[in-house]
Amino acid sequence: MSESKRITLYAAPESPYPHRVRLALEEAKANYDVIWIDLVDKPEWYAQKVNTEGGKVPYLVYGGPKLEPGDALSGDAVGIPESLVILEFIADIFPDAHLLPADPTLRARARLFYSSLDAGLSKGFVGFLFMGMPLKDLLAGLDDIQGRLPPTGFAAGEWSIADAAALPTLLRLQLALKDGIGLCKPEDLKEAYEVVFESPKYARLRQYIDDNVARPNVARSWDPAATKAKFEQRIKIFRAMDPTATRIPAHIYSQP
Ligand SMILES: N[C@@H](CCC(=O)N[C@@H](CS)C(=O)NCC(=O)O)C(=O)O
Repeated sequence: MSESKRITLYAAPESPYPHRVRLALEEAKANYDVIWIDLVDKPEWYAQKVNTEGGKVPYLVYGGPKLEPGDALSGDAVGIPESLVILEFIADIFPDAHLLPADPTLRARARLFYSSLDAGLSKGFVGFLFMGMPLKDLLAGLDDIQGRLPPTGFAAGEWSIADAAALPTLLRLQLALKDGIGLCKPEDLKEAYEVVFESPKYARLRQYIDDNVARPNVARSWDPAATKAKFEQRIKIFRAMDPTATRIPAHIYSQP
């Protein structure tokens, strides 16, 4: 690999966005440090000293000395927010890892694939599980992804950052539906599981998930137990406010 500067990633296990970045870093066999941010009780120093552009995870710091929780970035470090921007950055600094296809048309296909994810799949995922949105909205996001996949293999042929962008939400969806985690009604979760993970309609999508899961970068970056614990912790907080709530109150979280 061609990169030698220090890489520090600020992440939270439950969030699909830093998971995207870890998949790419693991694929590139990068050396990197992770600083975990508790999003349920976010430390003040994070938005004040580190990601001053909104305080979200992921945030990737490139260069500078080793960081500890609470440290401010040094002047020679560069901080980068936004998971899709970070994925492109990682593809740029690790050219030998081939995180984007060499062929320009396949690169375009990879970029088209991941540029539609946040408005479709990500919105449908949060919306259905936590915001009272109907199953059809989630399925529309899944239809879009499945429709963009080639008959076999990954989004742009060989594995690429397009797959890093899609997989984390798909894994969290599988976990949540299988284990009945969400603010929506249990029967809705069960119906969604049957449609997405048992019906023939989504066989290609499931094969795509399985093909990804078989790769070492997933085993090294995916922590379902920690994700489940964090999802449950949040649901407990919302249920304490309103035991019958089937969505996060709009004054706490409203989707853009
Ligand atoms: N568009 C951003 C989304 C990142 C994002 O929404 N992160 C959430 C976790 S899923 C977060 O950090 N929320 C904490 C907060 O807003 O305080 C990306 O792709 O990186």
